Amino acid sequence: MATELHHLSDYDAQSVPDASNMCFGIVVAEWNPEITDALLDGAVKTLEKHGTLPENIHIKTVPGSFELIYGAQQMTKNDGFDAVIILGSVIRGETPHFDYICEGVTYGIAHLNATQNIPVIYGLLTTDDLQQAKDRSGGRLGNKGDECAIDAIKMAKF
Ligand code: DLZ
Repeated sequence: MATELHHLSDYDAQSVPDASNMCFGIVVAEWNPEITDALLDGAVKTLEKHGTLPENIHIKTVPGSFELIYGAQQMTKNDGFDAVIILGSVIRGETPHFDYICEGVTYGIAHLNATQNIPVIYGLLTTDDLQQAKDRSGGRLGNKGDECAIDAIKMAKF
């Protein structure tokens, strides 16, 4: 059997630290809202499931995924946060725009991780079509938002 996919159940099976004393920032993009709302819902529910108090989850929206870099950079300045999560969905169109945005966000978030003092978790779905994005935001392949929440908790304890 191919092992191409890993699901949230794999993550849950691993030990996840208690997150009741942790505080997180989440930046979420407004493009493809059906997808990003579902990612956000998964991330928040998973943080709370592991003990994070609702008042310690700080959510801000940005217009599109490209603005996730700036949003995350602003959030990394907040000393009270243990980690920041970015959530976005870029869907391939007919122009190279997709590649520029995906590469820009990826390098931007990598740069923040290399230069700032708190981890920034990368929750950008980069898919060929809407169905692939649905599959990964609460559909048949789980929810990337859930995975990002667990990664944020683990990295907060690093
Ligand atoms: C312009 C654009 C396009 C074509 N596609 C997406 C997308 O699929 N997902 C997304 O989050 N944002 C998209 N954007 C908007 C850009 O991320 C950005 O908001 C604008 O280029 C303004 O900087």
